[in-house]
Amino acid sequence: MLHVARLAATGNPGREILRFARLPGKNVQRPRRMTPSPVRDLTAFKEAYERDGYFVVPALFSPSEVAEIIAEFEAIHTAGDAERIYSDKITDPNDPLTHWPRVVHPHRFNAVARRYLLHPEIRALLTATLGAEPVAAQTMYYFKPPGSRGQAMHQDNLYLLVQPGTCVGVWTAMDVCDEQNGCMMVVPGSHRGNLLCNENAHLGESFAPGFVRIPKGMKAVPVRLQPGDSLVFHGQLIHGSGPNRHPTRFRRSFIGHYAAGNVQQISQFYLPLVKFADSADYEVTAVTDGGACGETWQGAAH
Ligand SMILES: O=C(O)CCC(=O)C(=O)O
Repeated sequence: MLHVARLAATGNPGREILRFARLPGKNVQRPRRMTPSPVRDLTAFKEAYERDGYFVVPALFSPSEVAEIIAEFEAIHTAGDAERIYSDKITDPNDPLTHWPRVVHPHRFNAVARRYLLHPEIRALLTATLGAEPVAAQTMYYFKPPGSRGQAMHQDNLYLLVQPGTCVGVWTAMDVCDEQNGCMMVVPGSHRGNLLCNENAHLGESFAPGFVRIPKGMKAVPVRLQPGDSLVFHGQLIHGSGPNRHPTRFRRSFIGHYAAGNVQQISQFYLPLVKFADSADYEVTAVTDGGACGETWQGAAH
């Protein structure tokens, strides 16, 4: 149960510092943390989001929250439910992703995934970052086992086509993530450019077929994370990941995508949206005008 969001004085006027004290309560619909979460400098996050297109939130999910998510998705995997909503149609028996498919939109069939999609700290972070109440559009869970391909550089809003504005990703590590197991790579500042249209990805390295080129003068940097740390990133930020080249380590992640609550249109694949306030489904208009990349393009899974 979320108790009080406490604003602490910092001696630096205008800086917003937020601490959540989340105590066990009767409302089991909320994720619970037994110890207070760290103090967060929301103003610094917003500045980084606007300047770089992303920021990292250390320990957004506590160790017990990470353990709950991991256990739930192991159960989904064991039950064979991973492809319940969406399939990448990877069938080569030698491809680790055939055996560990990602789970797309689990919040549509799994209460734990829906709860973490609507995590109260994510709501607070996004409200501060966007300056508006967010709505949720998607969940995904990647197992990314040893030897599996990554996802080539791309911009999420090419797929979600959120209007007005853009989508925001919240990507939370379940394992230590580094270059060896294919951590997220981001191109700082690339969110200030336009949406770029896809070229063909190298399918030996990427399970996803589309990729966008990194603009001249920019470069991708690794985002190394500990379990429970989150990467929050702008829908136009160029990002992706390389293969997991580690012999034994998985690179599991729980991912949510969001938009500001004034969203008018989004790609059909992300409907219905979900409200933070009451976890209710919420419809807006599906995009039909193709966006920047052609009249027939109407967004897609990504
Ligand atoms: O986890 C990855 O490797 C890529 C995920 C991604 O691109 C996203 O969540 O938008």
